[in-house]
Amino acid sequence: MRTYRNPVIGGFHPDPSVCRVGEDYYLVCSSFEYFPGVPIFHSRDLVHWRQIGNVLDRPSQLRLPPEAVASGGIFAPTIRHHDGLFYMITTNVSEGGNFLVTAERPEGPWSDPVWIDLPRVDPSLAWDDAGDCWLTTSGPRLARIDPASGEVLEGPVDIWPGTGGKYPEAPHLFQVGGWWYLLLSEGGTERGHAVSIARARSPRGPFEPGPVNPILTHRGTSRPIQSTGHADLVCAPDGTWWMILLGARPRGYSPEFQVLGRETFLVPVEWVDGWPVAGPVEERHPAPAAWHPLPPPPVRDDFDGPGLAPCWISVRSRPDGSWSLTERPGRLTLHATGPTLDRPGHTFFGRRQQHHDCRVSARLDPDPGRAGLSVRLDEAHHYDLEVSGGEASVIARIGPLRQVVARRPVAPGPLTLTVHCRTADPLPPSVTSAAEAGAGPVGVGARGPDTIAFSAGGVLLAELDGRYLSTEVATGFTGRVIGMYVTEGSAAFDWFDYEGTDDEPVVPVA
Ligand code: 6LW
Repeated sequence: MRTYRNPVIGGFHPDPSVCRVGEDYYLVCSSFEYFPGVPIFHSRDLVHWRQIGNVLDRPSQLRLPPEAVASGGIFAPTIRHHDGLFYMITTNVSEGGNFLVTAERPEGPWSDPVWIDLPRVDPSLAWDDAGDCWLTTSGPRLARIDPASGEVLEGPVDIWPGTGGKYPEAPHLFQVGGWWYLLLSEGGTERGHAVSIARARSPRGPFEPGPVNPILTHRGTSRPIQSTGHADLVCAPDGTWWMILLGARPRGYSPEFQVLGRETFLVPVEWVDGWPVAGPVEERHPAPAAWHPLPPPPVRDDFDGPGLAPCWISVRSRPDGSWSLTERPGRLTLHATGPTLDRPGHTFFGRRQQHHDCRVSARLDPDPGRAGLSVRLDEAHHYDLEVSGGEASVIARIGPLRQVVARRPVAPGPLTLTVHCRTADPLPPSVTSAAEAGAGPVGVGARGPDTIAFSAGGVLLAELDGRYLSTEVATGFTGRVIGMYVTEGSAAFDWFDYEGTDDEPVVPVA
């Protein structure tokens, strides 16, 4: 029997929402403080996904002011297709609140925002047979809106509050067999996450809870996939039903650390006496009938194409003049620019870490300036491999502490920088610094999720405990992003390699 492997989209891809148009599926995820926002993926089988763009790729659609702190910005999106148009609805919690954008083609262009004057997060859309458009938000609450103008025509009113778990959120309405089903997540997005169900004859209710709730949760279990929730449903052309949801794979010693953030998983759904039943979410499941594998993702981005691959994200904005693919053809040139929260002039191009074990390298032509590779959880939690003034350094920023943990001279000219994340053995020594680099140990006795090794020109500078770049330490809703940066002057990157080595599926770079 053919099986597929979870997660179907590894790395920081939370709050997934999915819709089907004919034999094509489209999926979107949250993007928080990163620009461009809301990555959009395409699949023919729900298992193999390819990123085809970012829904919010213009400043007119996505403004993330300096106050848009880590895990602010864009929360949980929903994607739907109605009457020949794609709709993506989401919340910019840092500026403006709830809005929707539309497109005729999922690759875009997507419209500018239609703002909706309703509070709360996790907006979702459903249309009834009369053509009325129903919007649900966390709470959960229901309103009727005009999706063309954003005007609220009715409500909002509270509907079924769930079974008592905290944060009833991510409500989605589905019309199936004469019933309106309300899929709801509750219990918080951490280890208590759960998915519950209720149904009514009308979107207005009254909703009756399903006979067994939650219909899916991993709370209190020792399963390797935890925090399962924030789900969406889709029916395949063959009539089978599937749930797309988020989960996390914490590693290391208690309380365990999640470093990849919340990822996207797929699980089959059965209907039992008129109610959907799903889970548990396994690392392998029998595959859907359709099977359309994609070629393995290229390891290297040579920056030779006319545009940037959609996987590249920056923090809050990507000002004109801060980057170029043409200034030095075949290279990504970055220029330091305006101030950011922790590092003046910081220009960053990163991609999500999608594997627990991975090797990332980049070839850097440092101009006089300050540039390098950063493993980033947020502004206050990152490890940097930095080149400046004829030296390569490893700098650890953990909360209010900033420490140069290793430093060595490097020859002038192009330099290959390498970051190697490795799942830690059970209870390993946590932090070892290369003796030849002359750096002393900066921590001992770790039981962290992984170690992160930094090399310049093939010489190991330091190996650090990965726990400090985890959600449990940094807080928030994101996961690690690894990328190139410049904080002073300019730098050109000839290529960037990302190689996942833990045999997990990964979404190819388009
Ligand atoms: C999102 C909420 C959630 O709005 O986390 O897991 C929040 N669920 O539904 C941020 O991703």
